[in-house]
Amino acid sequence: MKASDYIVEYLKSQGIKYVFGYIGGMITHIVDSLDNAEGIDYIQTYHEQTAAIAAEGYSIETKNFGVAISTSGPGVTNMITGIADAYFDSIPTLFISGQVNTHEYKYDLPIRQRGFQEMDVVSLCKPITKYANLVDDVSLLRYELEKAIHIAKSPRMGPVILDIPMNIQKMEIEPESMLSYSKSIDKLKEWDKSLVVEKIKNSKRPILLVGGGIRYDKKKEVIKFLDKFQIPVVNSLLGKGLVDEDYHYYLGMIGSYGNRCANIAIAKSDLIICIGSRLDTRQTGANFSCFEDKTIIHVDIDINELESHKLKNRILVNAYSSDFLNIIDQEFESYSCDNSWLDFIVYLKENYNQEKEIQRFVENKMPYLSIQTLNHYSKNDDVFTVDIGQNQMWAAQTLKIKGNQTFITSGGLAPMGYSIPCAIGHGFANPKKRIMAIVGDGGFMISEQSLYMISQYDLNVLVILLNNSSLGMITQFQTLYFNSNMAGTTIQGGYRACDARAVALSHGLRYFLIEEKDLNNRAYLDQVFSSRNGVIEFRIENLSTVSPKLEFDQPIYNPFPYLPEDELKELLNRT
Ligand SMILES: Cc1ncc(C[n+]2csc(CCOP(=O)(O)OP(=O)(O)O)c2C)c(N)n1
Ligand SMILES: [Mg+2]
Repeated sequence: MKASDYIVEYLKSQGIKYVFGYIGGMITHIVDSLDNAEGIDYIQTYHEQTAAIAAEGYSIETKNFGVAISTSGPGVTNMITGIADAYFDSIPTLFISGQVNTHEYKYDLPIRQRGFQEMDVVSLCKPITKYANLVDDVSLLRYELEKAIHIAKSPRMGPVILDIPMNIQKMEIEPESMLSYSKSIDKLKEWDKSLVVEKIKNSKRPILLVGGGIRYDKKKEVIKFLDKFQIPVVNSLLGKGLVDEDYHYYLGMIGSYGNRCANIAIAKSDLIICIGSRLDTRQTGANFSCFEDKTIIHVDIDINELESHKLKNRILVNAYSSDFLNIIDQEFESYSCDNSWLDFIVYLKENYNQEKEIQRFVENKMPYLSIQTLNHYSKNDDVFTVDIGQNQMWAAQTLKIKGNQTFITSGGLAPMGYSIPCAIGHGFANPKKRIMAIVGDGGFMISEQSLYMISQYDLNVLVILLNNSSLGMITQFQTLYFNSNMAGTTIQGGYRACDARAVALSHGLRYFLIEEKDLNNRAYLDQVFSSRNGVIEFRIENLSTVSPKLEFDQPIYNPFPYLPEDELKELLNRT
């Protein structure tokens, strides 16, 4: 059997139906094998970055893993952004790069390059993958493929890359007689169950913090836990949508751009049960005093992450979130925390929710009104893929994720141009679901070429362009710290947003404009949102801001715009 045919058969046996990529000389054997195979398709994207991020979207929806391939040299350097993204956000993905023939590869020679488009892929990708290897011995192909996929899918999940020279891809092999990989199971570290139970029993003001780590684990255990324990819950950016937002004591997102009520609640709690979240600075703020005065039960599958954290007041629980929650469930017949705590939570939620925030503090409301329009028009199974910038924070603060909906965005790397490629991968994985890809004008231009795929495959993707004609996230920064000198971010500073209508039409997509005056035109909006796909541009005039936003040195309960001193004091003294 030809080695490239074997690779394709193996991917198929693992449930992979689509492989995203961009063709080039060194990957042609694998592309050809994909094209010849039944039940698995090669999807030619228009940029390797699109392929890599589409593989992430595919992985998240299928809860399996995603695959993207590229040629050597520039093909693989273009995939790097997606690979790094999958690494920081723990998305199981397999990347395959074609490499020059082994007899052309420089190996250890003290020269820069030997073969045309040769690239030391392993060195390049080592810091951003769980496993990176050059497969230059065909007898190890089966072993390497099995090993790479096992590593990608085992905790803590992430990307792997195999760099396969062209001459290896075309060799004849007998897979049955080749070396196979025997899986080793990593041991989890023991944790102190009785201490955890005691802390929960003694807590008066507990709160659950949910992070992206539970994305591939079982969400139903969280629902069961909240049903029984009835404690307040908040999420990190990547945890959004992983708890039911209709839950009575759900407060929203915490962190630098977190909802005010969620940030105050976590500051006032005496116990944080944190599952699948790294508690990084974007969540705690640079001033993390509010996280030091309480106990944190920190549940994570990655022991290194647990042991490397700066906060010392944590009980480390190296476990799957579902296992942890099941164990805690068994330990308690019933549970109830202080009523005064729950009353406080309800008060906070009623008075400091995002709607109140917008009414009270936001001058240019159009961005938030746009997201509220999406809330109105979203259906139970919709998926939101969200880009980077102010658009990401407006969405994370204001979207109400309900029913079976999902919210997907990038947390660690945060590359502009993420949401449309991610929506494309998701669209292939599940053609039944409608996807709204939220993006700013900057991210739209960065990922523009991927728009073609939406019309080419008639994907169920609505691109929601929040066009403030600026790189808004940075303008807010420039207003604060650079005397409003908008270098590179507005038309005066040399940044010019494109004509979205012309771009949409040139990619074969329908285009709809929504201005502030259209927001009450239900007939028009009904028509816009009944479209299967297209670009919907919300035109946002004037300077746009995100509110609330934590300033650098402030504790998490005191985001900007500041509450009057008396009001904040009274609020913090309530429990
Ligand atoms: C690839 C990449 N380059 C630069 C940045 C830095 N950055 C973060 S947000 C942002 C502005 C985003 O502008 P836009 O897409 O229009 O969204 P807005 O903030 O206006 O909603 C920039 C430049 C980034 N995150 N990713
Ligand atoms: Mg913008």
